[in-house]
Amino acid sequence: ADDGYRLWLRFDEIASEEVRNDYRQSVGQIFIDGDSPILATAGKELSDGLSGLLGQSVPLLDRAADGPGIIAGIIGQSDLINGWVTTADAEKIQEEGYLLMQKEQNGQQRIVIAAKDERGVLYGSFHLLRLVQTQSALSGLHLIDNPKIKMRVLNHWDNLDRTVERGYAGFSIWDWHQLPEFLDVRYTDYARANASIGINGTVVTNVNANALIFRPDYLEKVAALADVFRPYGIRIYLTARFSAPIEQGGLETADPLDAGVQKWWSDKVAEIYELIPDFGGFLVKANSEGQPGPQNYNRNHAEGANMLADALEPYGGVVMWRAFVYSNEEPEDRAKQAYNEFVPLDGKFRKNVLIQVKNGPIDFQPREPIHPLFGAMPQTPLMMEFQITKEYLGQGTHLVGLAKMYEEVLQTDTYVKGKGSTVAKVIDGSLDGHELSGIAGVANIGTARNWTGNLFGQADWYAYGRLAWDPEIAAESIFEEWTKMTFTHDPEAVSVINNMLATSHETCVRYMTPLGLHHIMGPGHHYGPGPWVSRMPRADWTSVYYHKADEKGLGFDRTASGSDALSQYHPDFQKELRDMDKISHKFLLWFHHVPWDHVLSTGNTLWVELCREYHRGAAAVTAMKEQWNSVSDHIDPGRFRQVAMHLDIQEKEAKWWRDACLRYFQSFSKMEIPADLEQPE
Ligand code: GCW
Repeated sequence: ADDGYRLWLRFDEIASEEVRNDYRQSVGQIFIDGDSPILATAGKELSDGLSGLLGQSVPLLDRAADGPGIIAGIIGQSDLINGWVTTADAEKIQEEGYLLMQKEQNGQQRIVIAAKDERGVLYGSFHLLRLVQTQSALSGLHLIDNPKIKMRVLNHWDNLDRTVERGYAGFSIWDWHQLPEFLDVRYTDYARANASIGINGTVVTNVNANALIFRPDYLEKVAALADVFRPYGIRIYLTARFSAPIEQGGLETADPLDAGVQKWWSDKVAEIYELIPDFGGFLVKANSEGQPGPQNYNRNHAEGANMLADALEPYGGVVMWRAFVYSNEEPEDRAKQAYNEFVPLDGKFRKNVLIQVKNGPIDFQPREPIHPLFGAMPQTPLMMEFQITKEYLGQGTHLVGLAKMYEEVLQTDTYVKGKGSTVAKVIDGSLDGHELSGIAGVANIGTARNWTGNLFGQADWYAYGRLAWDPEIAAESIFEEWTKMTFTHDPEAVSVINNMLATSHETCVRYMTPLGLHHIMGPGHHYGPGPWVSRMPRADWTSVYYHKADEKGLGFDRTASGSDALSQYHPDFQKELRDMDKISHKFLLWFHHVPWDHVLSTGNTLWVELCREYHRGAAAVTAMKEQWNSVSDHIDPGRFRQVAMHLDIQEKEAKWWRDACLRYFQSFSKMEIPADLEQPE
């Protein structure tokens, strides 16, 4: 049975002979003008993919043939390509971008892939493959596509013992034990999949870091992975445990201002670059959830980040320093702490430091308002950190398409430089004119045969890559590509599957945390409902800290009468959130403590609306099961059953969430669940 291992890179023969014949006319042979590992990858991918799709060998030629076909190469290096690309077009192509066109010149027909560097040729090649795979027309094709964000990276929370923190797809695909000698074929397939969507970097180790990775034998293992990834345009990065100079270097301190510590890092970085000349740099979680950091030595985040940045600077490496910090000792609302700590440091970081910020101020909840740091540190490049793995979103079990959530976050207006100052523009660097820009996605990949556990998790990996390339792409058009590449071209089935992808996030929010509720899941594992959780080692890990249910009402007052987290946003944004009668219901209980009998704009009281939302969510999962059943004729039985079995669990668990949360909140509201709704057990 088809287990989904091939992801969206499925190049089975196109069913219609007519369509195949058409493509044979235009892309029946390939010439890549130039010689390098990345160009060779582009050629091989094109030839393999097109041969599959067209059902005949599409040869890679060693010189340009007469007659139609693909020609690809680098502007300025290939005379052939120079002859086909106009100066006007060439000027528009940026680093890693490409021109893809169909052109007739002197009676010759060509599909041209032109770029200014080899990665651009690789990405243009995958774009062309996608066009054929989705059976799009090539005649008259003329497009220039440049990535809007420079560093498009995955973050693996993978431990060296192969467990994966918040991973729900088996164990880590990195087999440290057998590296560097044994190179699992998955490493190559992983690199292909990432390259096909423009991902150009990967952090292979957990942010809860282990300093062992810096031991010379481990660095050799890392170098072996880097060698596999390089021909696919992917750079490797590591997480740096701040106390590594103590643990691996035998020093007494890891104080960033200590000369011995600085030297240890400089030497270590030199050693890494010796093995991996294109090493990307470090990702650091410091002074957060027990991780060591500069504050252990009374230094601030900038002093810590800059010390590492100085070590990396001579080689062009960067530091991605996380802003996910909060402390239980502080009486302040957790949602406010990162902003309070980082905003005063704006302007104090080295040029090669990026601050990596989670999309929302708490922690990857089903839905959060944007993090107030976006737009608040204009002198510092801010990276987005999205979760692709679904820690709080049904993990590997529930079907929850994340692209709509990514889109909602990216398109949120911060207003910091007037209307239209979206989060997308903050992170792509255009709002504040930053050279450096980046985005990170916490990977949902593991040893599962289909890579992601839940088959639809593949769509989230795919969508993340596409949005990292261009955060302005509409989620709908990403679904269209993915569904056609992954499952079927049948228009009816495509539209059903796209609809599942488009609505399932809202559905999940409804049956888990409607109306702006957050952090009410089971403790520790973060799966299933747990609004009653009141005793944990830290108050800010309980549920009652966040929902604040009492006899009067529900929700966290973050306006001026409460924690005033609201004040961290731009005044124009505050206006949208300040008034409990005007705020979008999405964020109502995030910002307001609302009386149970308060009448909302729907005409329902808070209590009734809450009941209805939980029921809508659970009902939508039942409907999604029916939708999936309706496309069974168009999906191979192996993959069909995988999804169907998961949907059965999701249906049961959506009701679990609904009933558990409503019964719990009812003990405060003391109101009846509307009689027309199914009554919980
Ligand atoms: O979401 C929380 C997780 C932790 C994680 C932490 C982080 C890697 O529960 O498992 O640790 O965030 O992002 O650092």
